[in-house]
Amino acid sequence: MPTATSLQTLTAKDLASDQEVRWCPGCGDYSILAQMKKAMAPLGIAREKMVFISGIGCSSRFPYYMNTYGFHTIHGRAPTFATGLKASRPDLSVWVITGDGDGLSIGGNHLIHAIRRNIDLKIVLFNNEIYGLTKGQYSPTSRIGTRTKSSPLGSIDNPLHPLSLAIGAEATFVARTVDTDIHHLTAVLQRAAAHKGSAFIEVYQNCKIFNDGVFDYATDKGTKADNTLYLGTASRSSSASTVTRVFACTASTPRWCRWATASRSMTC
Ligand SMILES: Cc1ncc(C[n+]2csc(CCOP(=O)(O)OP(=O)(O)O)c2C)c(N)n1
Ligand code: SF4
Ligand SMILES: [Mg+2]
Repeated sequence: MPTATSLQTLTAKDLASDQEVRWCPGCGDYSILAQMKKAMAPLGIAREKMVFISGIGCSSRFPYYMNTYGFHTIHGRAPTFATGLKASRPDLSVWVITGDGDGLSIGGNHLIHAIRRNIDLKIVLFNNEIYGLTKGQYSPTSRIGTRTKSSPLGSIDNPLHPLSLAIGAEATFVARTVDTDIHHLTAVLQRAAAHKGSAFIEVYQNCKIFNDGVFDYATDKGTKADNTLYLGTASRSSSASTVTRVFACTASTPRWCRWATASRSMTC
């Protein structure tokens, strides 16, 4: 349980709990945890006013590792607990931590309503395109052809794009970032924290054990520049044939974001 701290002295270290971190070596979750601590420490929010609420999954172990208040709840229901808390305690900074399975399979329905209600939750979806905790079944974001224990011949389902869902629910802030891009990840978390209204962030997260390398095209030195677009800060190479939708929209930008999949270009 956190004890009150002076805001002036809050550092990333202060936000680290005393719990042993139980993710696999090399898991992308470590980076997201590190950047969250870095992003939150300087914001002037007292530790006892921060709450992290998760469902079930590897990613959902996150609240144990933050020295703040938190709830490790039930599968797919973090948005529900978070909605209740934020509605009764609007003074708190309430973060939902979820995975592609937790947030888009069992919790898909709850997620869209949390987004559309726009009650100032910060929702971070760790997308590794797999069920990590249960040892590697395909998830709603797994690409067609993904071979797993539950799809031995390759997934035949069209994957969900989390940001499409969030925009469809009229999220007032959406962003996508990557676990290895630590500066972008930190900045996006801080932008979300500053947003008035619900913010939805998808983080591409590498599952070293069950889905290693699925985001290499967007993280490897040789291919990253051709596949990544930073809205407002950099432009893609003109030779790029595909664009990774890494972007942020806030209340001050147009509410509707569109992308044309035919040309793989995007406007906001
Ligand atoms: C009601 C219920 N159904 C199924 C499960 C099994 N289960 C636990 S975690 C999980 C999927 C987690 O996947 P994801 O949210 O992507 O998290 P990751 O482990 O990849 O971070 C499932 C199906 C459960 N715990 N409870
Ligand atoms: S199974 Fe995958 S997502 Fe889970 S801790 Fe290990 S590397 Fe991370
Ligand atoms: Mg997952």
